[in-house]
Order: sequence, then C-alpha cells, then structure tokens
Amino acid sequence: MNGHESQNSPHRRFNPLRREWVLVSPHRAKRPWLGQVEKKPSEQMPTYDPNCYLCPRNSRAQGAKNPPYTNTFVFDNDFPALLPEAPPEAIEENGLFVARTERGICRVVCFSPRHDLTIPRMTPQEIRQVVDVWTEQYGELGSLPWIHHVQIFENRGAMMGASNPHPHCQIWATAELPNEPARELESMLNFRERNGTCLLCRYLEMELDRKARVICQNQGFAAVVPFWAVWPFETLVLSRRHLGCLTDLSNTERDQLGDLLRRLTVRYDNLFEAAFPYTMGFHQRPTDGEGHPQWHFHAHYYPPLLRSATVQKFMVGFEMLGTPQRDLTPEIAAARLKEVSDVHYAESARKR
Ligand code: H2U
Ligand code: ZN
Repeated sequence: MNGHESQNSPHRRFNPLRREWVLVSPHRAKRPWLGQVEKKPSEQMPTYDPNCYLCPRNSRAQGAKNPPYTNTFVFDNDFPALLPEAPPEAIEENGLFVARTERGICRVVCFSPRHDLTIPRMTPQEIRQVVDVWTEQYGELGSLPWIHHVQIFENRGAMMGASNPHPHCQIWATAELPNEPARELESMLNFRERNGTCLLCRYLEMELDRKARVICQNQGFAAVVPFWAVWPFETLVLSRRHLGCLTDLSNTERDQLGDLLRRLTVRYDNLFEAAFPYTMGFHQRPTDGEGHPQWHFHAHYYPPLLRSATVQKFMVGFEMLGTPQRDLTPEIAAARLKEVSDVHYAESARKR
C-alpha cells in the first residue's frame, strides 16, 4: 500500500502500543452528513464564579472551603473513586467471578485561581507551575510504597464529562496498574526485547523523518497525530529524550513540556473556534519499584470532536462490536491541525 492508496482505500492500521487494529475508511469522509447540526456555543465566562466549587475561597460540596490560592491548588477528592484503606478481599470462582480489593488516592488539581482560564489561555509561567505540581504529585504519590501507578488526567468540556469549566485535572494513584498502561508496558517490553531499542524512541524518529503527522515540536517534545489514531484529532505527545516520568525531566524540559502542551491546545481551540473538549493524560513509568527501562514518557489527547464544535464522534455499531473506525485519515487530521495558527483565536481578537 503506498501513500496515495492509504488516503483513498479502506485499510487497517496497527496500534503497536495497544496491539490492536483501527479501520480507516478515507472515502467515507465525503459522505453527506445527516447528524447533529453545527452551532457555535457562546463561551463568555466570568473570572470568578461564586457557585464554582473550585474557585478560591468557595465552599466545596462536602463543606471544605478552598483557600485564597493564587496559582495552583491540590486537594483530596471529596468523592474519591478509591480509598487508601480497604480490607484485602478476593473472589475467584472458576475464573468467572474474579474480583480483588483495590486501593488508591484521588486528588483534584486546580490549574489557576481564574475560573475562565484554560491551558491554551495561560502564560508559559502559569503553565510551568502546573507542570511543577504534576511533577510533585507524581513524585509524592509514586513514592508511597503501596502506590504502583499514578494517573494524571484532564477531562475538559461537558462533552467529556467534566463537571466544571474551572481549569483542573484529576489524579488517581492506584495500588494496581490500570489496563491501558499495563498493556503499553508489555508492548514496550516486547518491542525492546525484539528490537533492542525503545518503541516510542523509534516511532518518534520515524515520524520526525516522515513529517506528515507532526503537529508541533520543540527541543524537548513533539506532538503527532499517531499513525494509528482512532479519534479524529487524537494526538500523542512524546519526549524526545528516552525518559520515564515527569520527575526525570530537567528544568528546561519542564518548560518545553508546558510550551508544547500550550501550543497544541491552542491549535485545538483554533480548529473549530471553540474550547476544544478532550480527555488527556500522561502515561508514566509505573511506581512499583521495578526499573521498567523500556517505559517512554508520553501523553495522549483523546478529543471527540469530528467536524465542528458540536459534531462529535461516537464509538458505536461496528466500533463497539468489531474494530474502531475513522473516516478522516490521520494525515488529513494532522494537516488541519498544522494549518491553524498557534496564536489563540480569542487572543488575536481581544487582549485578555
Ligand atoms: P471532573 O470535572 O473531571 O469530573 O473532576 C472534578 C472532580 O472534583 C470530581 O472527581 C470532585 C469530583 O468528585 N469534586 C470534589 O472533590 N469536591 C466537590 O465539591 C465537587 C467535585
Ligand atoms: Zn471556578
């Protein structure tokens, strides 16, 4: 299959991190759209919302009061999905009823006291403070002997289930390795054993060489629409250096990570001139005390939007029962993200 064919005929692409396929049907991008109607949502937001449980000085649902914080703020989730203490219990019946106790710590991180800011609208200095907090949290939670994995993730936009527009993320630190990182860990290990090199180091090298799917880059990081992307504008952020986690980053690399995330999310917002919803998260080396030298630090962005601020992709039908599928090729998605400006549309319209 040559480059031209892969833009025209149906084909399958392999995701080497998840070891599964994605179906690409480029010709279907031309079909008439009979789904939801396009409409630009208005997005005027106050800098402070008296009803927001994340704004400084406000009360949260369980009665705790936020301090008058001036940059970032971390607190234990008032409705944690996991608890640090849980009696060890297990069910094992014929390999069919299988269950185990799971322990964990859930936290919420506010990125800014400003209710209306988002990563793409924050200054490099403000984003650097967020990178520093992520790094501290990974270090602190990961060093607890019973915490074996730290998942930092951001749900942005109501479409992605975010409960609040105030810029924030969540951290779930767990005793067990979650499914996705466990799968990636094994893929990276297998690749290293077979090829004597890191899967994502090799992959990044190939993408930087081909260029077609690279959205933006700096000295420390690059963002690509992965060859095997499932979501229309899915991206993968990779460190150029082979490192495993935030605490491995140099001072300069922390700034470079912030720079890359800002530029990428500005492009996302500019794509449909709206606050682009997504779930993003870092995949870092497990904190189980094993070295895991094969692990390569990266972040996934999974945005659901397809062709406007209101038309989103759903994983239904064949995708639920068979294989995930996409119409827009990763190369066209990358071209669209590359062609938009990395100056935020709201910044170019008015000074904040
Ligand atoms: P999401 O926007 O991704 O839902 O994250 C918000 C989190 O904030 C969510 O996990 C927590 C919810 O449990 N939360 C509190 O800890 N305190 C509150 O007062 C409300 C929401
Ligand atoms: Zn707020």
